[in-house]
This record gives sequence, C-alpha cells and structure tokens, in this order.
Amino acid sequence: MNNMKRSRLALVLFAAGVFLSFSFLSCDKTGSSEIEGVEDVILTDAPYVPPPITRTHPTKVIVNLETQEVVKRLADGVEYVFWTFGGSVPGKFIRVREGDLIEFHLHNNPSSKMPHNIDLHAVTGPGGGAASSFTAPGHSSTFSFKAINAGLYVYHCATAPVGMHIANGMYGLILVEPKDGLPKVDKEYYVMQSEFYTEGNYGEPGIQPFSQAKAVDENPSYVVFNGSVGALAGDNAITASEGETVRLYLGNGGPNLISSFHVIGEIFDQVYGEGGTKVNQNNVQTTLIPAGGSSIVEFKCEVPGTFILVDHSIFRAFNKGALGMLKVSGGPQIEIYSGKQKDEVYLGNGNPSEALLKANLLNGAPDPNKKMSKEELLAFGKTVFSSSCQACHQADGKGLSNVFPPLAQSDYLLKDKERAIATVIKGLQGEITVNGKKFNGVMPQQVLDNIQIAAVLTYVRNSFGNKTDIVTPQEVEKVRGK
Ligand code: HEC
Ligand SMILES: [Cu+2]
Repeated sequence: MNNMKRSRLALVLFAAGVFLSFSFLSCDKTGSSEIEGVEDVILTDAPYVPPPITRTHPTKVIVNLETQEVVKRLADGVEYVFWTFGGSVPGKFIRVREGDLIEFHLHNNPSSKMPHNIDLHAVTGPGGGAASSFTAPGHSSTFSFKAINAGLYVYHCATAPVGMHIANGMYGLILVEPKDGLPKVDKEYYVMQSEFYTEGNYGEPGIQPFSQAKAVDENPSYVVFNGSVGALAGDNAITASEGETVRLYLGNGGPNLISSFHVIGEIFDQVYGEGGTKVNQNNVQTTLIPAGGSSIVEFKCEVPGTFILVDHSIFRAFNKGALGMLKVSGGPQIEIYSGKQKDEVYLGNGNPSEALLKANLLNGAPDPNKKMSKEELLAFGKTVFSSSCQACHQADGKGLSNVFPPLAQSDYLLKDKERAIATVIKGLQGEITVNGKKFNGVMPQQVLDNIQIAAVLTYVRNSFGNKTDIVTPQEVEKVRGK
C-alpha cells in the first residue's frame, strides 16, 4: 500500500471513529472500509460475467475453485487435454470489490495428473498466492488476501514448468471493482485470448499433444478467444441491441503473444488501458493487451450487424482462430452507415500488363507453355473462381435470384462453350434466359489471361453438379482472336 492510500485509509478510519454513531445510521456511497459479513462469490464461465457488486462495504468473500484436467474441443475435429480452472478455458471469472478479504480455496480434482496452484495478479504478496496455494491432486489449499488495488487482473497457474501449465489453459480473470463501482452499461462480456501449441498444424485432426518446441519458438498452431476456435462465433457470438452500451473485459493468457485487439466496424469509446481503473483513452481502434495482462473497453452499439472481434495481427484471425463475433440487432441506421448504395461496372484500362501476368505466375499461376491436366485446370480454376466470380455467382454457383444467374446446372453455360468463353473475355450485357428465367444485368469484362479463363471455365463447367469437357487455353486464344 502506498503512503497516500495509507493516510487516506487512516483518515477514513479516524472519520469513521469520530462519526461512529452517524455512520451506523446513514450509509454514504463509499460506505465503511470495515470488513462486514461473509458471502460466497459468484463464478461464471466466459463469455459471461458475474453481476455488478451493489454492496457499499467490503466483505469476506469465499472463493472455491477447482483445477481440472479435461479433454475438450480445440477446433472442429481437434481435441486437446486442457488444464483448467473450473473445467473450461479461460478459467472462471471472479468479481470482488476493492477492500474485500478473499478467502481462497483451491481444490485440485483427484483425477488430475499434476499439482497446480494459482498466482492472482490482484494479490499483493509473494508469488501472488502461488506458494500458498500449491495443491497436489486430491487436495485443497486455503489462503486469504485483501484486494487493496482495484483493476482487472489475470490469474494463472504458476506450477513448474510454468509455461506448460499456462500453455495448457490455466488462466482467467479477476475483477476487483473500484469502491464506487464502474459506470453502468447494458452488457458486459468476458473475452480472453490465448495460444495453443500443438504437434499438428492448424486443423490437423485428433487429440493433439502439446509441442514444447513450438512453444519455445513462440509459434502457435492456434490463437483463439475463449479457449477454442469458434468459441465466440456463429451461434456462440456475443450479442447486444442497437443503442446499448457494451463493456468487454479482455484478458490475454498468452503464454507468449501480445494481442492487438480490434473489433471490425466499432470504435472503443473508452479504454481502461492495461486493465487499470482509469479511462486513459477515448476513441481507440485497437488496444494492446500484453501477455499476462488485460484491458477494459466500452462502446455504444449505434449500428446493427455482425462485428468481428480479431487480433489484428491478422493471420492469427483468419488462419489460427483468433476471430469472434458480436451480433447487434436492430433496424438500419442509414445516417451513420448507408450500406451498399450502388454497384456499377468499372472496366479500368483494359488488359493486364505483362508484368502483372508474370507476377501472377510467380504467385502460383501455372506456366502458359505447359499442357495442363484436367485436375490442374480444376484446382487452379477453383482459386480463380473464388477471387473473380464468387462475389456475384456465389460460392455454391447458384447465383442470386433475379440479379446474378446461376452457373450450377446453367443451360446457358453448358450449351455453348465458345459463348461461355466470350462471356468471360468480353463481359455480358442485355437480356438472357438461364434455365427458363430471364436476367438483364451487366457482367463486367473479366481481366484474366487465357489460362485463368480456361481453368475457371473448366472448373465451373465441372462443379456444382455440372459435368462436361475441359476448356483449354488454346480454345480461349481462338475466341480472343475472333
Ligand atoms: C460483378 C458480378 C459478376 C462477376 C464478378 C462475374 N459475373 Fe458472370 N454474370 C454476371 C451477370 C450480372 C450476368 C448476367 C448478365 C446479363 O444479364 O446479360 C452474368 C452471366 C454469366 C454467365 C452466363 C449466364 C449463366 O449463368 O450461365 C456466365 C457463364 C458467367 N457469368 C460466368 C462468370 C465467370 C466464369 C466469372 C468469373 C471469371 C463471372 N461470371 C464473374 C455477373 C458477374
Ligand atoms: Cu497448473
């Protein structure tokens, strides 16, 4: 405790003494600093947070937390032996009030293989409680600490080898609410980032063992929010309604990486940097969360839609799993965000340069002088399709009714190979009939070389239920020459 706090406490105690009778009758907002009563803490699993504390005095809080070693899903088809505080990763969210006396009971499940302990960054004391809480399987340890500093703190296991205990999932957050509480918000959520180091690469199926080598190299196969790929996405997304304020309690269990936490399409109105008690920035795009550290962000959801939570070290988001979702319900807010207003044809300046075609070759495009097999055309065509056609004709080739005609089982596409080639080379405009339905839109000219066109047409003419012959670059060249 620093001197200022000490003298302030002394002052409060003095005042409390002098106005003892008065204090008993009227309870002011900050209340007394005397420990009063006992209660069991409420613990929650991510992404949920226990309710705000309404007490105006410190109390004795009993925390019972059990370390468990469990097999759970890390990604679809991938399992991992997680070491946990409370059965899932991240560990239970603990919420106490500044000045509370926490009586901590750490239980180690009898089925555990390892001893575990807990180092709470909210503790002022050696090891953050680590030595006092060292607990063998089938044992319980008890220690107490006073939460003298408010803030959002990481806790983690600190049993040797520490790196391995953390890498296997042993971390969570404890919020020490300031005496006067935090400003009221509509929604609060718990999001914790961390990495997993598995023998197999991202997505390799089966129960994956821990890789010490990858952990030492700081080269994880997975970077995730709330313990697994997709834990915060799709049906597991966190939610809010338009107009609501949201507070995220963010933690980073590491063990190694720093998180550049960002919500795509949102701006943090307030950031309590590094999980301290002071708003030290407004209007922040990306907040840094150190390994073994935290951050609190608040924002208002002005516009409905799906907002993507990422580590903006962006390959982690799209290739290692660090992607979550906040779904905001509500009606359109055109004044703040219009949505797409127009889609027009843009032809640019025509054909790609020699240099660009060469560069594309280096990036995996096939050699134009080589004769390609059907398999090669199909494989390359798939990548061309996803970058050049999919946006309009859709991933399943079914198009969009009345706007983009289907390629799947399209009589127009399958009937006339030369016409299909010409469509891609020159674009298409004016009324056409596809499978009996009329379309009258504009397909822009596709700036692609002969191989790309041969490959993409081979692909679309042999996918989505279509089955016919291949298109060769020579055939494309012939149509171009006409
Ligand atoms: C910007 C949107 C857009 C893109 C990108 C696009 N198309 Fe089209 N495509 C259309 C529209 C619109 C039509 C219908 C044009 C009309 O009504 O005359 C069409 C028609 C077609 C047709 C004939 C109708 C049918 O369904 O069989 C084919 C074949 C076709 N596109 C293939 C492709 C291929 C292959 C690519 C990628 C190389 C591609 N398109 C990229 C919008 C697009
Ligand atoms: Cu441990």
